Amino acid sequence: MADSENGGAAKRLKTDAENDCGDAGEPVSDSLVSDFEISRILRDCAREKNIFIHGKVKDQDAVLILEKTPIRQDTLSELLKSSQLKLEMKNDVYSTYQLQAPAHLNEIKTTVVCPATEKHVKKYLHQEVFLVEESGEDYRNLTLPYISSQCFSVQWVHNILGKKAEADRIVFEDPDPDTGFVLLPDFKWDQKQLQDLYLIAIVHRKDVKSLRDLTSEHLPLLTNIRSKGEDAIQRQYSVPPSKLRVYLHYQPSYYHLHVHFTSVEYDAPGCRVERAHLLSDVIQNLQTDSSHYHNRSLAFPLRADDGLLLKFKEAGKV
Ligand code: M7G
Repeated sequence: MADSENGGAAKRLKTDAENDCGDAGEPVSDSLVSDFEISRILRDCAREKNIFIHGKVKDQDAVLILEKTPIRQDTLSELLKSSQLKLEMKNDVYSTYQLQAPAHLNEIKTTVVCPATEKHVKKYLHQEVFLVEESGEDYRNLTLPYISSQCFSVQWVHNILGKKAEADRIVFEDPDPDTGFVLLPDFKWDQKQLQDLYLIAIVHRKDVKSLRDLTSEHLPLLTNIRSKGEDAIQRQYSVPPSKLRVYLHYQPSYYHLHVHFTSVEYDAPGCRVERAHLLSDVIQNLQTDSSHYHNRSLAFPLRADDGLLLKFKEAGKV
């Protein structure tokens, strides 16, 4: 993306003040962080500049995610003018400094899951990963019974669809009960810059769990998400379809159909080939064969302590 395009579009992103608001009437709770008692580090990454911490808030299990945000082009001059510099070393033409930026230009994106279930804790714990190949039959015999008993609550999704949460963050909605969806920023994106643009389209239908349930019956839904989702992102952020990676996860974490829209230049978590299925490929596969996703084998990664991996092992499939 050209800098000028980026800067222009960034100006239309939500302001800090808008971002900091909770849902209507809901005060933002500082104590979730100040009362957080650290138990252990689940994962940290110096390159991604984030850390995932398991702990307790008032006796409740919680996960705290801290992440340094990218440096914003639209606040660069302010950053340079208003920061303090501390020289670390100087040698010939080289010098290094510690730059102390004013607080509002030095934020840490913070996510809290509280109360957190054991599954949340496992999701964020760094673990060995295995690739599993699931046939259509494996899905029906092993995966479906497992996810029906074990999967994450999708209450947050129902809250979004029912406008009980994040209503002020909705970028676009098509209310049609069969082909409609809500498009809003993913909670991984702080909306402060376009480099890591990340939105999700959540379908209104509640009867489609994942890629595996899709048949040609769902083509109007999928094509609608692609065209109206792309149009809405172009309008709101001036990001054209050619700059977007639009895909579904298999396995998803949440079994209510949703589609990820990320910047094509952003190496988003979960965008690798073993988990991401481009929406355009999904549409074409269903146009060719309505039962493509019922029958074909799908590969996906599972963490070492995932109960589903154990099911595949017990069945002699891994
Ligand atoms: P997924 O493919 O089911 O699993 O995607 P993943 O989390 O392993 O990628 C669900 C997507 O929904 C992810 O990109 C999450 O970051 C996002 N997400 C999860 N929650 C709980 C929320 C939420 O409460 N609000 C919003 N806006 N996004 C969420």
